[in-house]
Amino acid sequence: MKLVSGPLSLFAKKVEIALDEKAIAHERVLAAFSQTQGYAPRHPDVLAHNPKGQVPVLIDGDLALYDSTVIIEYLEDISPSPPLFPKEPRERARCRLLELYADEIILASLRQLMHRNEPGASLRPDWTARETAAAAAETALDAHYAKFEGELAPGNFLCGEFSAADIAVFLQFFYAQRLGGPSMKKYPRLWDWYRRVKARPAVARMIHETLRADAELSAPVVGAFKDSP
Ligand SMILES: N[C@@H](CCC(=O)N[C@@H](CS)C(=O)NCC(=O)O)C(=O)O
Repeated sequence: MKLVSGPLSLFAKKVEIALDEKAIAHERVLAAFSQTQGYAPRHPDVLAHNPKGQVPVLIDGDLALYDSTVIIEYLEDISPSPPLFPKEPRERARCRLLELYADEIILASLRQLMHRNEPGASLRPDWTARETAAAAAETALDAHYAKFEGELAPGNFLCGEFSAADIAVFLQFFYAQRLGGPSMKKYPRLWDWYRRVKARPAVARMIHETLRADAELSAPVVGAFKDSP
């Protein structure tokens, strides 16, 4: 099995954590990325297998898949233990919806912070306008924190056991911290959950690699990781 990932791709990292949690043997290939050019020129496997031109792509023999959600559902089917979704249909549907909420709804706010680690961005004429949009997005991110504070029972994960929803939501909030987003410490259940997810070996490995890639590829962000290093 081969995963085409990217050094700073949030969606590829979803899949990397799932593969790691399930201890599925695979080869990982990192598509070249820079903050100025993105993924251009695109990796040949991405061009061949993903009409959207994005990472992640998973190739398992003659099956090629794209989209992190589709890939994680395939991993769950071929390697059900440990599970990343609840078994009960209503709980499973709720868990999928939380994953979708992270990937599409929270992402819309997170995107507004993404200029912050582009080298030279603060010198460009659109910086002030982008920071105005970022301030509004930070308010929206704080509202997402509040929503998840309400979703979490003390000491629990989002769907009972650790799941794909935890992976997806954690990544959005970790990227928010990385890009100077708001503190989450005023939300005690969320902060406790964040620290428990962060301590999982698969997640800790992802964080280590992301920080190493940032040191090489990204500009430093003022206010990054307000809550902890
Ligand atoms: N919904 C897709 C999103 C994938 C995605 O946005 N990938 C980004 C990197 S995180 C990408 O390859 N962007 C390059 C582009 O869109 O040109 C998924 O879950 O895999």
